[in-house]
Amino acid sequence: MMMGTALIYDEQMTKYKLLWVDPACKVEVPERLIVSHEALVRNGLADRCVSIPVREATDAEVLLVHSEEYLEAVKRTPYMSLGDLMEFTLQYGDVYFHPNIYHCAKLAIGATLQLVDNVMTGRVRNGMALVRPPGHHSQHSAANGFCVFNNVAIAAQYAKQKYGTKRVLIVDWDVHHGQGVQYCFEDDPSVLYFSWHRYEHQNFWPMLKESDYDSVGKDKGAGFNINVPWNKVGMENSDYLAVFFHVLLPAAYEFGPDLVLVSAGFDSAIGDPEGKMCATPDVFAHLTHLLMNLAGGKLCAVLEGGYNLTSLAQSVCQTVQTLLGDPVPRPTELGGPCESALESIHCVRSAHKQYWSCLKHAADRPTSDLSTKLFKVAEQKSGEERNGVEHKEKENEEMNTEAAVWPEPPKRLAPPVHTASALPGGVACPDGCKCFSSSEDPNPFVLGELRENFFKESEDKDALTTLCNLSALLERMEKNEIRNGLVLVRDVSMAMMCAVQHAATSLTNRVLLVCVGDGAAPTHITEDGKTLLVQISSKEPEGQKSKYYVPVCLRKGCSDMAGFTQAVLGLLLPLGYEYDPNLVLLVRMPDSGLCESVWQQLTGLLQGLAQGHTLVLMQEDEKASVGPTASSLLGTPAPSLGPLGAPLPEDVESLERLRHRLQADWKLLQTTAAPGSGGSDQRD
Ligand code: SS9
Ligand code: ZN
Repeated sequence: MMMGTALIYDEQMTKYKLLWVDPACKVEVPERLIVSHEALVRNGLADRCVSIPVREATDAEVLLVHSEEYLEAVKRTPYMSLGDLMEFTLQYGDVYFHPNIYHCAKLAIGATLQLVDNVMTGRVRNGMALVRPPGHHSQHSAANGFCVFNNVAIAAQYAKQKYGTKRVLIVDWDVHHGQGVQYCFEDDPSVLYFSWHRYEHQNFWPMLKESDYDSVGKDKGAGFNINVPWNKVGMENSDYLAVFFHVLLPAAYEFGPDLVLVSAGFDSAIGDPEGKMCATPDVFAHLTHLLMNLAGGKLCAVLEGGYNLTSLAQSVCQTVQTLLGDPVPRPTELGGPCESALESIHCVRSAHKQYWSCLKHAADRPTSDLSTKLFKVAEQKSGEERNGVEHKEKENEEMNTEAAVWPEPPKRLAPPVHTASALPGGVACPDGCKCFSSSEDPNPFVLGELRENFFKESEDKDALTTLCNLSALLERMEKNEIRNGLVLVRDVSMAMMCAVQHAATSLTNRVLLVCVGDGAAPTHITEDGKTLLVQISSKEPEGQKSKYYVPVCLRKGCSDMAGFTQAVLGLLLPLGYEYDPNLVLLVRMPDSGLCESVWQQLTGLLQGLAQGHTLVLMQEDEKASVGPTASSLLGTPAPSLGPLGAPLPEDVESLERLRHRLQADWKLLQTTAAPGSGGSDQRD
């Protein structure tokens, strides 16, 4: 069952623009949409999407979020003179009107709702709407920040009303705070709103106190508003990913949404004149991928900002290509997060620890409001200095933006074979997989090696054939002829050794070995850094000290969904991303106790590493898991786990301890700003 990716776009939304001089609004140009769409066409991505027409929103739909008075006022703008439009505009902040913007704003909502309809009814799996004007700043009775109607907020209300959606997650990765969305859902526990935004201690637009980390939502909605303020410019890929691993994803998985809406603004990418951040366009492939297994894959990305046309177009392509299921690029230059990012992460986690089980043991903020808030006052006090800085930035604005150079993201070529499987006789090859049959001639050299290493005494023909298949499969994966594979074996431990040894023969190989369940793992192979072994089990770790051997011990092993998920999100993924393997070897030990849907989540999430090169090994008798595993490898989203309960308190605590212990070696595990101890910071 192949399900597509929707693309919703209409040239009509390019037909309005700024008609007078306003420096605050000059970046919001029709070309933003034109270049984004052209790039999708040029890269052959538009053709691979299901194209869906836009429509105008109805009044009732606008009224899901906005007031009647406001709608009536905007309705009059098509008939206004230039002077009237300018005057009308003046009552709002950083926005402009045009005789055609009302029409476009209704199309922007309509495009978003078309996307929601197609995703919710299962006509497509996911999709993106390319719209203008953006929406996340507009409010009940106000236009703001280039936004007229709140496309995404309306979409969330619409999904609740029309489809009975119980929980909606809104991820706002635009560099500005979508305060309009926050206001709309502040007291609503059915919508989890996450936003990161350039903040600079309230010195950056829209300069609101309520954009800080301590605005967590109100009344019943307390805990369902997550703000991550960026207090410095120049944030990089690792800062963004760290926030995903340690703030957004744990909360999102605990929340268990049945729909994910992304306020996909790309002014958070490098080169943007508004954001001044340094994350490269390929980071959006990862952000998208990390969200794609939530809500059973129901993800709707809706364009918000993005004002550097080159960076915008590349970022849009990365997002759509990921939605289509192409291999995600290797993450580039991941160091640890910078001190300022860590400070923000620390504050958010601490502010939310009372609302989320996954954060229950997060470290308390050091001196509570002192470090982040008083600093702001201090900065404001020295007005002279601040103005000086401002002035300098103004002068440099053009130059800074144009000086930003970054390599064009590499082409993401999908190997000719997506998923291959080598299965014992009698097990049918799952749909969509290429069967790797034992009839393929084994390489005589490999055969000799295998016999030598693994079968000195015994002469098990079948097992030998399986290992030959395994080697051949790995070779084809290395050559990028096959993306990933699934092998059922008599003895996972032996097959695991064989695969690791095979991979180690290639000088460049770095293997992330993930062992799930109890059973002997080859801890001795972790000395040289060519293998990073992470084992999640109920076994107390043996006294190993290598940074490349990470035993994760959970009280109930892999059978506790919440604890296991937390280990994957907060430990395995950051380790994997920082290690940056070129092969993931995922081994399911016999009797792991892991339930199928969690296993599928794990398999899906690991596809973000090693360009999707994952080899799964399972025990011969786990035939029932072949179908679900293959389907995850093929890119089918894992089923939603629903809202997760609390993990065992001792597990949360021990995970936190483990993370703490490993932080010196693995910077992406850090969640606190520790003055003087690590935390690379090139931006102070
Ligand atoms: C001028 C301030 C611009 C409005 C930004 C709106 C972004 C919408 N430097 N402020 S995504
Ligand atoms: Zn923005």
